[in-house]
This record gives sequence, structure tokens and C-alpha cells, in this order.
Amino acid sequence: KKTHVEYIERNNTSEKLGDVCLSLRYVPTAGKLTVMILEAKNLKKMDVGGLSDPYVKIHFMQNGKRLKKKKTTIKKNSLNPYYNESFSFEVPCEQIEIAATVLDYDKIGKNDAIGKVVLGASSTGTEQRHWSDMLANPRRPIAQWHSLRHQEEVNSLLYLMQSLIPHILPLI
Ligand SMILES: [Ca+2]
Repeated sequence: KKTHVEYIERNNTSEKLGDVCLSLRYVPTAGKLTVMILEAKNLKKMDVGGLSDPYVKIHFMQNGKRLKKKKTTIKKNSLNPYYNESFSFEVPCEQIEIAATVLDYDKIGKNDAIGKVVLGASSTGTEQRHWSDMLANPRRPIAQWHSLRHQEEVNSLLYLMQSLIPHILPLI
């Protein structure tokens, strides 16, 4: 049985899944976070004999635990969809994360995830920069492109974090 770390390493060879552009707007006084899904580009083709039918699912999370779920409309047969759809969340505390998963809608069977990004205080790289830009610019929407990662890779990291947090917190 593979450990989560081995799984992450095995999947690090980056297959191109596509990119998603979203904006984050945080109003500290109102405790409100607005996520706007703007567009996606170069998405992976998921349908045999077609393109993909992408939509974006947004999870609002706290310490890796899902609190709320929202989703965009489905854009049929497109690898470069435009959404311009926004979702607001009430922020209970600072320790929150936003996960955006791009999925391919299928009429029959389960919808497959194309890729995913997680934005929050514990993110790294571009995701981390976006999050700190948002916090540094209250009330202003900050837009940025993100490369999608494999859902399994992101979930493994979230799982690791969730299982580590109870052990790390007493040390901080
Ligand atoms: Ca499809």
C-alpha cells in the first residue's frame, strides 16, 4: 500500500491539466470573502470524441474540513470556458482555505475532476502569493491564474495537513 507522500512524489511529473483564473476579495470588517471564477484555459480533453464540459466546484474549508460548497454553471464542449460567476462566504476565522476543482460534466456516470487548486494560509507558491496579496489588499478583488494540479495530489496534501495539524498546533 502506497503512503500519501509516495503518491504525491509519483504524481509530481506535471501532466498539463490546464489553468484557472479566479479573483479573491476579502472584506475583514464584514468578515466576507468573495471568490469569482473568471475563466479557464487549455483544459485537458476528457470526452472521447469531444472536448470537455467544464464547471468549477468551490469548497470553503477550515483546517481541511469542508464547510460550504458552491458551483458554477456548466460550459458545454469547451476547453477555454468563461464564467464570471462569484460566490461569497462568511469567514468565521483566519484559518480558512478555498478549494477550486474543475470537473468535466458527463450526462452518464460520475463527473471526472480535471484538476484542482487550494488557496489559503498554508498554500505554497502561486497559491500562497495570491492569498497574501488578497490579505494585503482588503476590499479589492485580486485576480490570478493558477495551474491545475491532480485532485489526488491536492487531496493527499490536505489529508496530510489535517492529520498533522492536531500534532503541530501544540508545538506552535
Ligand atoms: Ca463530458
